[in-house]
Amino acid sequence: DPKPQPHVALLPSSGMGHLTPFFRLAALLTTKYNCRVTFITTSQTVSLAESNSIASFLSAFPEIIPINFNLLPFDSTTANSTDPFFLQFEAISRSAHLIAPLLASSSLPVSALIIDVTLAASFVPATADLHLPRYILFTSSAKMLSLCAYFPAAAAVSESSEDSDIFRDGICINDSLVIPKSWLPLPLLDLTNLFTTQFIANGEKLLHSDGILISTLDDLERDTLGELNAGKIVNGLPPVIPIGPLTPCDFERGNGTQLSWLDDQAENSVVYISFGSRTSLPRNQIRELGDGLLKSGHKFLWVIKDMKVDKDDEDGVEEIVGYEFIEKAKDYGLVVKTWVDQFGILSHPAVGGFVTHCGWNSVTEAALCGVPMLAWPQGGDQRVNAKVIESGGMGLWVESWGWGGELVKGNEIGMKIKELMEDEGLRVRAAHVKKEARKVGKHVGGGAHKLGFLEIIEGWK
Ligand code: BUP
Repeated sequence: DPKPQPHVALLPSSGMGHLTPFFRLAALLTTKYNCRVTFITTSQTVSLAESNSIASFLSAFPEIIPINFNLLPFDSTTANSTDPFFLQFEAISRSAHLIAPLLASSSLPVSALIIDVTLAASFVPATADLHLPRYILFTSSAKMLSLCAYFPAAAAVSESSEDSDIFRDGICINDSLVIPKSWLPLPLLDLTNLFTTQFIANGEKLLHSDGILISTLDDLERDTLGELNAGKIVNGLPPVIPIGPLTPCDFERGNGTQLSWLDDQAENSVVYISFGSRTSLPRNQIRELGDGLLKSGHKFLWVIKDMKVDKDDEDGVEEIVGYEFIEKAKDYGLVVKTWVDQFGILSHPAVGGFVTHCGWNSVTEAALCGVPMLAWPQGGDQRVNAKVIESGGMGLWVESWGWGGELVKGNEIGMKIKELMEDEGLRVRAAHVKKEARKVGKHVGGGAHKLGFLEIIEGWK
């Protein structure tokens, strides 16, 4: 008898950085691993980018079963945070008790559940009685996973200490891994912040899951993965299974207007600049970046964001970067404020460098395309990820740039971009990372990983 098809339910979280890897994993499970997939979405999203992409995803994969998860009303004024994405994590978490009856009512019995890491604390316990394997999808680097898993212990020590300068000496995870204070996501310096209480609770509940799936590259993070699985980060962590880098789906391509401009540019001549879907630089920093681009002497494709949430973004490109800049830049580059086909851009032969905020999806996409990066982290997990890029030889990182630092001037930016675009060593190393990443991508969670992931899926039948 043929074995029954596993039916996997996926529970993503809020923000494109969290949704995107779930789309890619859903596509993988459906098309390559012969699974039925149920995709759980909330009735409301924070950004338009999320609702638009969910709609395109579901129409591209009619075989995927959508479940609408209706959230209970949540009074966000009581929470110690104003970040709309963190508040949405909380709103979803507070409805966690409604998920078990919803899954139990599925006409096709669910055989496994994959939960976004930001929802682990609430949904791992809330689904215990379903007696299903529950996996966490960790949506950042393995180095960041190390911090996430270790942080509850560090916070407990810090809470009981008299020292008011918490994490003064950084977080010493083991002899070979110390996270300096300046790399910590800023909210973590306040143990009462909503993000911090969520981060601690999620870190603790990783231990109660059946395994942690992660979209990273062995070539960049082999040592960290080894340490995580050898109990050298925390004891009792379930298996950490690298399934990456997850590859973008065709439906993500959308419109390709910037691509036709790229078609007219020489190979490796264009630097691409984007700080992801939820980071807006201050206006004075935007102006300095513009100045730096002109001074770099390289052509550029620059995606700007003015507001954290796209629905609030109203000003035109000219108002943000200045009319004078637009005039000066017209022969050198393109500045856009629309959603672009980032993977299409990074795959384009004309693109030779990427100035990135180091969101993990962006990093893995650049690795898949062999594009060297200038890391310019802006918050959250991004300094930890910048370190992965730098030590993997995939890019440059000026540690003093970014949060807590001063305004970075155009001259300095221009020089670094020039260095990025002209460093042959980086290009060779990036090409090697690409080759390795594509090998894995072809077999999907390939090589040794393929076996690991396949075995797990076999167990879900
Ligand atoms: Br902006 C933008 N087009 O115009 P990250 C982003 N993306 O395809 P983030 C586009 O969104 P977190 C655009 O390729 C990547 O897959 C991009 O995720 C895509 O950063 C994704 O890089 C953005 O992880 O999320 O959005 O800041 O903060 O959660 O890392």
